[in-house]
Amino acid sequence: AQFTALSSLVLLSACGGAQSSGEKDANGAGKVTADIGVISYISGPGAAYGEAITNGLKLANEEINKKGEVEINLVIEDSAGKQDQALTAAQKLMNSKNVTAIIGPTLSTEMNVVGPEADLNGVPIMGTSTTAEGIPQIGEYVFRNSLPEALAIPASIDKAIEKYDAKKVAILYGNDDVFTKSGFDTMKKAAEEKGLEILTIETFQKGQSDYNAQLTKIKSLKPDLILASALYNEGAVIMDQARKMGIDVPFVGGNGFNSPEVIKIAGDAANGLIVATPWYGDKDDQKVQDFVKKYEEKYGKKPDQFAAQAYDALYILAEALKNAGDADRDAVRDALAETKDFQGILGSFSFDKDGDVVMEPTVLVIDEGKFTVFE
Ligand code: PYR
Repeated sequence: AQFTALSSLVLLSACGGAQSSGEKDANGAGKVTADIGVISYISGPGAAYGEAITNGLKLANEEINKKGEVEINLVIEDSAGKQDQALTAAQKLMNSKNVTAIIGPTLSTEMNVVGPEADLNGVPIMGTSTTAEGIPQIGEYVFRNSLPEALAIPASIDKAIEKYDAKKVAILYGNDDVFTKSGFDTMKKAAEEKGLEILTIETFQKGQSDYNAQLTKIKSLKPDLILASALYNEGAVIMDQARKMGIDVPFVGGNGFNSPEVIKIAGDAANGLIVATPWYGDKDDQKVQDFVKKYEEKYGKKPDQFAAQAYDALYILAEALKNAGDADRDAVRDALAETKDFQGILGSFSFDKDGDVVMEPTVLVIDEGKFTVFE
């Protein structure tokens, strides 16, 4: 496209309240230019989430800008997985007139405080890894493209019942985090609905290093399965300590557990972890394999689901910018809400009426140190 200073000037003044520049070429075809804010968990114990997410976003950004239909500038802020830091980052981004929309934050706990602010300020915000119940329902500006626990956990439990004839379960969850608490609610509800006997419910807190009391109790009750709602750091330590105590039953985890970090931290103790996923790298799908190849070339490691969801999220947002024809926050919100049958590496993607995800998960199990499809 060719641009003239005059045509972009005319458009800028014509769209008045737009947050960023839209430029039109001589034929009137628009190229939208926008800053997209990113709030990500880049430092601290869950930094591998943010690393994967920002890697996925940067890869998509390069490709999108190269295509030339829209021009995106990512403005990345670290939240360190903390509510207050996420909120400060969000305020900074929202106060920048040039920021059209925000991707993130990483944790549901963070989105619980950032989402309402973004909604109030009329800034579209899309979580790529926020899976707790109720996130998109925060408001009409709040979206996510991450697989909700409400879809993931029942699918994992079904597979575990089918495979291991599980009848009795123990539940262990972090009671100081929105995602781990919500995952627990979903696990308990699913276990009750499926007629499983719940032997005990144990809790832990972020950063806890010793799970002896909880695991000793669980071991004495001899469950067939342990349902554990945890982020990867605590989850991996729990599995490591459980195996060392001779607890060898399978674990079912939620989204936070679905990270290669679990294998890195727990080694062989991670074998037997069952999770449901929106994406896996071995899928026989050209789009997925192209993404895996490009990601590996760029970063020297394989992508995980967090990278994949972030990658698709930026494409979904780019499509919304293109369809809005403008970097105006309201126009982009409306275009985002209309996303239908977007073909990405997660498959065909649409939002439901609340801005939530409609998707069939795949169930994986860690076997011999590797996530594999749970047949
Ligand atoms: C959440 O906080 O929602 C995650 O899934 C990690």
